[in-house]
Amino acid sequence: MEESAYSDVLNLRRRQRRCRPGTLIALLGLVLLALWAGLLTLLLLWHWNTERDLKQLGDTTALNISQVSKHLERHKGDQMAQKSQASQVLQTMEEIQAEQKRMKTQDSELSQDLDGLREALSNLKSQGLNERRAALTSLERLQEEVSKLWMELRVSNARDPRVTPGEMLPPTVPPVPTVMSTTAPTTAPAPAPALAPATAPAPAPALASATAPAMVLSSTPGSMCDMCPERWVSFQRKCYYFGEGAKKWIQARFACSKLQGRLVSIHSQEEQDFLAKHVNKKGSWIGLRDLNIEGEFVWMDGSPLEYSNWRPGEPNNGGQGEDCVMMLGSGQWNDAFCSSPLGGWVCDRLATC
Ligand code: MMA
Ligand code: CA
Repeated sequence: MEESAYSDVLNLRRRQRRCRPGTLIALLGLVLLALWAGLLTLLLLWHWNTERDLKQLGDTTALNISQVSKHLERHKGDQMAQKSQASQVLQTMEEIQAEQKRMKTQDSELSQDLDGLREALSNLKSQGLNERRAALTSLERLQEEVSKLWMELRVSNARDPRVTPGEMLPPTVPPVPTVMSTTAPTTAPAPAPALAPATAPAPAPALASATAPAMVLSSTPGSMCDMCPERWVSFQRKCYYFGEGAKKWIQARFACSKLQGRLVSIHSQEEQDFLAKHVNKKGSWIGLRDLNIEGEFVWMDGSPLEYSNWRPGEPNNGGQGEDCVMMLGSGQWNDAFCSSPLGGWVCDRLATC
């Protein structure tokens, strides 16, 4: 038994030995096949995956491209709109600039017109003022003549005892219109009629110096009015004449009137300083007097005494009464006898534009 079993095993082994190379090859083939199959499956799987991914990618790309192209189109549209807007804005700006230029030209034309008008107005004003002054000067001259006559009459009456003091009372004289700085002229006063002093009748008006009306020199504020006649000196819109030759105060006043001016009125330190530089060193008459009320000094332009430059101790109404004011060589003022003949006298008048 044992022998047969043993031989079976041996046989089996032998058979096994005979069968082994074929089986191995078959097994190897199977394994290889399996490997190839696996590899192929893997490859196929990879291929499918890749293909799917590629397809997805392609779809996404197409979608993206369509979106991008849409965006691009929209952007292009926006750009076009912006361009047209920009061109419109440019056009509007050009129109505005043109409008501005037009307005500027209109502006400059208007300001030129305005300047012309202002100039014309100031010329008219100054012309009116000067005409008015000329008329007033004529009237003043008339008053001077009348006052001279009155003085002569007084002198002759004093010599003639038949004339009673009542007859010597001065009649009323029409007031000289007042020139204010901004008042427009109303009616020009009548020109002074010629008087024949020798045959002048009795009516004797009050002394012009005692009843001199208020008259204020003026000019258009801010305008360049500095034109003066020959031999007159211009300073701050007034003209000054420095008269030479012995004259009493009343004669000096008359001389200024003849020159279409009047004895100077002084209102500021600057004016005083200017006059002191030019004045006659032996003394000059100025347009200040207290003929009416003692101690109440009034300027020829009708204004009261505000600025003054008295020499210390003056006015003293020295001696028998000093009612007329002179400027000393130093520039200081002194009240003096109106009948003193002084070598100098200063007139003023309004400068023209
Ligand atoms: C003079 C005369 C006056 C003046 C005195 C000052 C003597 O008189 O000029 O007007 O007040 O001098 O001393
Ligand atoms: Ca005096």
